[in-house]
Amino acid sequence: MSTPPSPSSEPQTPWFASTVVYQVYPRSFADSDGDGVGDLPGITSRLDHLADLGVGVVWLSPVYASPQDDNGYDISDYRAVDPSFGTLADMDALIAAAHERGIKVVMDLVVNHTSDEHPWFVESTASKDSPKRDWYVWRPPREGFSAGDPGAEPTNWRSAFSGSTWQLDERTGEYYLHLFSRKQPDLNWENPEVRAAVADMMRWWLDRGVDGFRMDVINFISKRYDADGSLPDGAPWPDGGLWGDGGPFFMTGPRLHEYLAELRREVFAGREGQFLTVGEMPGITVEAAVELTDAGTGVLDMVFQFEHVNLDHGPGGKWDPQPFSLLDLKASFGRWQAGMAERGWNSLYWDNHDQPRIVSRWGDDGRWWRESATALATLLHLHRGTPYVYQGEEIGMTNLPFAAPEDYSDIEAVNHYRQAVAAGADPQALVASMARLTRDNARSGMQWDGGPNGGFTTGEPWYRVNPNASWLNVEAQRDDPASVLSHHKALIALRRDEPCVAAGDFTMLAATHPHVYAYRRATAATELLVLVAVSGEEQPLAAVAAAVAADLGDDAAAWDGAELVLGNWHDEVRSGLAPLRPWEARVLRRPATA
Ligand code: TEU
Repeated sequence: MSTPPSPSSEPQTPWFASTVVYQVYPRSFADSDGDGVGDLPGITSRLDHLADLGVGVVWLSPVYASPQDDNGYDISDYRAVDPSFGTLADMDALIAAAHERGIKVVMDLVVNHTSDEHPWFVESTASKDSPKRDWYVWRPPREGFSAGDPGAEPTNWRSAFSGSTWQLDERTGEYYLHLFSRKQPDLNWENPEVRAAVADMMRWWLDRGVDGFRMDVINFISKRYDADGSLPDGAPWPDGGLWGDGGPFFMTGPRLHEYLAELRREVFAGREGQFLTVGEMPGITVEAAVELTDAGTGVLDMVFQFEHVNLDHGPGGKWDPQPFSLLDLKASFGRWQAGMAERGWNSLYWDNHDQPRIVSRWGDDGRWWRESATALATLLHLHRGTPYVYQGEEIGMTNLPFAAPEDYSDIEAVNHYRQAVAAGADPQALVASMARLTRDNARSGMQWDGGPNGGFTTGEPWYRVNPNASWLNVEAQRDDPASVLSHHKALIALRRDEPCVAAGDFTMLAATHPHVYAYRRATAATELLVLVAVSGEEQPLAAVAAAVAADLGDDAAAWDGAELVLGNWHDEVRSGLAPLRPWEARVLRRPATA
């Protein structure tokens, strides 16, 4: 039986507990000059949409100068805006316009690697004695092999974008490490000059007015070297294949906390203002995340963990999708909520530029599209932590149709397709099997209205716009109180206005119910009961009622009189623990019971 928390025991909540972050993928958000590629003036022209939504922070995926090998996550100049996105003046105008609307601007910090066209790397490849040689991770061929021989790569690690993580530089006869594409060489963070250069660049952006950073694969910056500086081979991947799993040797390495503490000190210490730092950390554990995000001893405000977004990845990884289980999701979210109840802080997300659209992934983008989109948003947003909304999620954008290999544009998918076909896979079957989880689903043009290209561009879009933009768009939903957009506005307002959402403790209910996600949030003053049917079938709540009695020591009937704060079935409203209709979400509130 959990007693209502007494005022003194409530952990202090950070400023970002009552706000929501909106992620913009600049290439696909809004094109102001008709060249088919989204840009900074386009984002500025749409800031009222974000203000109307009520978000407090906008995170921009990279806009820096880049050859765009990985759509900007390969940076060739950290202090320049890529001409396809605009100019530094456009960036200054965007920052000013966002601040006028009370919206903070967070940049994407991509410093595990640079582009191979960055002057640092160009100088590093010049010769083995280059002053910048040690700015990257160079190694000679594997002992007993000559450069270029099959198997001569220094380790057997597989890149996230297929193939080896090592690229031979013919000129110097050595290999450089690239955990992602060969045009994304990893920086050597062991080198204090590298860390100083990164800190200096971050200060430069803060001086321009940005309010923080989303840090790309930041837990990859500390590699786990052997005593002699070498890097060990990884265990074979379950799907067989040529390469091994290097993750244990580059994820959350021994000096990560030290490097991030140094950055916090060198970049933020003594600087006035409220800043946000969120670290993207594939493979991070709850325990490690608590240490990294503890308000007192931590070095980041929050992290992006991947446990839930890998739940439908099979043994072969994302290209081997497996059915989603709500019980697995409850177990994962339950662990992160409990793990961060006293210390640390969670980020809450379904979508981003690397994930498929949640309504298609774990919802129902057909018959129950509106209900499932709003149900899944409710389920996520009212947990303890800071929610993130990815562009288009607020209107329930869906996955794309894929009919041919040309329908894929993302380097991760294109490389996988090529490699799998070369290994004998059936091309058409591959086109179909990759569709569910490919990142391309997140990268179609934003759907602003029902006009040509969904109002994303007046030109030829760099990548497709979903044909359903004709009916699924911001304009169609703006003034509809029952729309997915209006529901997101209500959720964001509830987090801003109801302290129990920002500060309340979390109790999972009916953890073994396969189709209903139920939990309570509570402060000394208020209790919220969140009930969500994750199913196209009606869900009687007997099990939840029993759980309310068992887990809360409460009489479920006591909720009959509770206030219905938010619901997504607008015609015949039900309250209390009446059965949930398909994909129904119901949020009840009452004063805390002593
Ligand atoms: O993503 C890191 C990462 O974990 C993803 O690549 C993930 O493995 C993959 O998307 C799952 O399909 C970050 C950025 O978010 C991503 O866009 C970049 O491609 C990557 O780093 C390299 O910078």
